[in-house]
Amino acid sequence: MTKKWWHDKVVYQIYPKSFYDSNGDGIGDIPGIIQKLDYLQDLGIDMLWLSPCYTSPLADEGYDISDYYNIDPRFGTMEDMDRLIAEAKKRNMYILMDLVVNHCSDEHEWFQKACEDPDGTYGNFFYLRDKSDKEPPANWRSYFGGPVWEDLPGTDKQYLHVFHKKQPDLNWENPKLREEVYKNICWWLDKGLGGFRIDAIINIKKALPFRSYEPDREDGLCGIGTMLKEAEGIGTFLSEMRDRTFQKYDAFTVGEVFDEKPEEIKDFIGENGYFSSMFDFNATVFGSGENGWYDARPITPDDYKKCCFESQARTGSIGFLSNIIENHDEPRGASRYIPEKDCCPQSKKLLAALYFMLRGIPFIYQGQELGMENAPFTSIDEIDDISTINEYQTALKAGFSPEKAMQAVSKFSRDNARTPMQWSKDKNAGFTTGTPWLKLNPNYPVINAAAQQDDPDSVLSFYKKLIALRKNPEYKDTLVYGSLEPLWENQHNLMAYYRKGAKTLLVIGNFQQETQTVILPQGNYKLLLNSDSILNIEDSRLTLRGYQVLILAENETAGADMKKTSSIHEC
Ligand code: TEU
Ligand code: CA
Repeated sequence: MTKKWWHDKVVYQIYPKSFYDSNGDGIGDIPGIIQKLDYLQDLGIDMLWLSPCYTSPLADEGYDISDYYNIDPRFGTMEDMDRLIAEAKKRNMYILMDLVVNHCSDEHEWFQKACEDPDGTYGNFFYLRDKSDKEPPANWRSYFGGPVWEDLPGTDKQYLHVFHKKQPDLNWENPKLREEVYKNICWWLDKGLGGFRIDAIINIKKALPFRSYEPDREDGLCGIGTMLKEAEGIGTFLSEMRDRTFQKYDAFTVGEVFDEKPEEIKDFIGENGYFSSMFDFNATVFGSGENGWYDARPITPDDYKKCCFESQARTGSIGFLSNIIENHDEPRGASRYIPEKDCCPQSKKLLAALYFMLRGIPFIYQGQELGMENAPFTSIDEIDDISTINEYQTALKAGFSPEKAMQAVSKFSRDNARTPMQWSKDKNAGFTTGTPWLKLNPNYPVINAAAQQDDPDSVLSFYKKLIALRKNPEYKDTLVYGSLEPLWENQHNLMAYYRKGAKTLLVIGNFQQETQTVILPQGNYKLLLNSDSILNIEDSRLTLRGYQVLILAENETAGADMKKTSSIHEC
């Protein structure tokens, strides 16, 4: 495998609106990010992925772009952006922008021109169809609810939107549109970006001609996924985009790819794949409801382990997955993967170590390193996210009471991850001196960066240790390139695996509150990381306390700590 500059990096996702507000208007901004670069450098971060901060009406919080060449004034100016890139560079950090090109905003000039002249150049930038009294050409359900067709204002046509109606889909079949996209990508890369996270990219290839499918819910519509399974030829677009843009710059790219077939992994992220990497969503899509969030199934520790190992086995050494426990579209990982009654610093460290040591590129979403949790939303009025509002309506239609509907959707609400970053116990968690655009999580006096910064036992300090271990010259090669082999795979509530390369490392996590014992394979072990203050080992019998996680290096002279025996107490 050809070694690439990004293989050993650690990425941090910033949701600019909620990260740090530098001017007191209640909205996080780019100057705010610059002010926090030292915090990120101290954590050990190499790359920052910024969720969109381009000009946007913010109907889908920036994933609806009205000008790809400008920064939204709420987030700052292009000078701020240039300064961010330069300041990051001084700290050996790279900036990744979010590339949102499946759709733009209905306030983009292209769309405005399409409305003025649907048969002209810009009409062909979108998927337009003549409006007729007959059935629409396809009965697809948009990701945010309702049909994908909307009237094109001032015309007798309709346009397609697989997301919100303010996000008209761009017509990738049109070479002129593709040229515009490539031009924009290169324009940004010329500024010195490290690369892009590539939004919703799997949707750019539609199965044409449009047709309807068997409805999968009572609304008579069919989820986009059914159509995508039929759509062939996305590779032509993606390899063209790679060749025309990213490849020339040796940029890092991570695709938001869902539902790829095992045989396609190579095309996506193999040597000379369409992207450098793609997210592993195996655990996030687990248990998805057939009818919506209200009938989603919670995930258990055993399910979580299975999801991770499945992805690892499927990918092997073909390429590098990007590993996450949360992002701006998902609930907080700590609240999702740890049983509610057990959510505490100890279990958050376990989850951190288990996913962070997997083969792949580790991504940390803002606040994850503090162990931020889901927000206790009790009323739909507290919600900003269009997806949550749609899922709430869906639950009501299914017969849920408003309280029950709220309970059901708040577990999955995208706003869980979008509450402001918790910097300190000061007013508004130190996020803003003004009124925060979204309600803060009331737990900020306890969970915040200032409180954890100098505490060696904090979740934040544990993340720093994980990052430092990944960068430790002795183990780095094994952690980046080594294979992954599960161990004791069928042991309930235990997740353990080897990372094997020049060294052999062993990660062992007790994914439950009760203690648990394993018999270590023969050998000498050196303790590299322990989430707990004690280590209970007698001969080969290793007893782990609730949610204790260990990282060991095998066949090395055992450190004194590996011989110690201690008593067991509760987490
Ligand atoms: O998400 C694409 C996507 O398919 C899902 O994440 C889905 O939209 C979401 O989970 C619904 O609740 C990307 C972005 O990450 C997301 O924030 C945007 O809303 C979406 O694309 C449209 O740009
Ligand atoms: Ca601001």
